Amino acid sequence: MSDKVVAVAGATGLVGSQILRTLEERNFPVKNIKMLASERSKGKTMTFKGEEIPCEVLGEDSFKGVDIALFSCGGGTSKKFAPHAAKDGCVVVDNSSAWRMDPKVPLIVPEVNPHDVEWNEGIIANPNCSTIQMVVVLQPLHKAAKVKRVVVSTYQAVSGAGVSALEEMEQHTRAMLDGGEPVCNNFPYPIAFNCIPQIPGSDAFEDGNGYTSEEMKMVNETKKIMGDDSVLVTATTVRVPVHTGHSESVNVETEEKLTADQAREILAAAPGVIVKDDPAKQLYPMALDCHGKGDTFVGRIREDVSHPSALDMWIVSDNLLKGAAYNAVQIAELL
Ligand code: L14
Repeated sequence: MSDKVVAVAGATGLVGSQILRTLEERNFPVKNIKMLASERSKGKTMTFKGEEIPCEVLGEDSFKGVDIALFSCGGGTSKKFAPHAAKDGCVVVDNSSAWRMDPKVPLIVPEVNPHDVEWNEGIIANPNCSTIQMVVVLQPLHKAAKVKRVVVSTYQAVSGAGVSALEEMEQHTRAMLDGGEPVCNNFPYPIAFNCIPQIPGSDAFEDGNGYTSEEMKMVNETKKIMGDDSVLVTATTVRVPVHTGHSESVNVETEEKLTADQAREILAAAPGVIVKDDPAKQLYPMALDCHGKGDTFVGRIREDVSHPSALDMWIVSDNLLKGAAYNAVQIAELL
């Protein structure tokens, strides 16, 4: 692979900075890197391999001569600028939800559907964080025993909502310990010492069917990534006062029965998956342990006592890495 001219759009954000770290750690063949950000970040610099690089303001002409652009700058910005980048011959890997369900745009998790990179027309979508870590585990089970239906509840970390949400969790925590007033901007209710069954904020219930948009992303994106509309998903997505690392309780019904041992064996051999499952030793994955790791961790694997061919499990991954930056860099590697 020859060295690439890379642009990171949204370089100063939480995911943007993780993209830079991941490109460094995985030694991505970078010839030259451009830091693109909004007007607000003008004058800021970002470090790449020890070099201070000034941010440029993202514009229609930012992508001339760029081979690969990693976007993490929100759906609106992506809708506006990704087509300009594609027109200039650049391939965009986009983290927002703007393009994911567009039939002309591949939606990729490299462990599941790397081949879909071939039909890209200049824009590739990075799936939703909660969906990515779930399908990495579902796909090998689907191959072995055909997944019919999935019931998932998520326990999602605050860092998914960005820096200001993390600051808000800190303010709420201090206020509630010290007898002050939690001030809600990112969240409809205090997030400290609480669980909020709504992700994201004010536009969560936009579909009008009682599901949040995050839940419908899990329903729809799973089918597209796995390339199988017969995989049925229902989801409840919950924000919990965790800094980083999404956890998921997942019930998987399969056409053929899998024992817990068979599932552990299949998942131990699956790419990107680490089985951490020894109840006798109180070993199971947790958000705190997955921090900074690109893999998806699975444990608490057991046969559902209420069903003849279903499994329960607990899936955890770093939402900023496999859920965002790491998956995006893996897609760039496929290119
Ligand atoms: O679909 O935790 O990429 O607020 C990323 C942020 C989903 C919600 C996406 C969060 C969003 C997520």
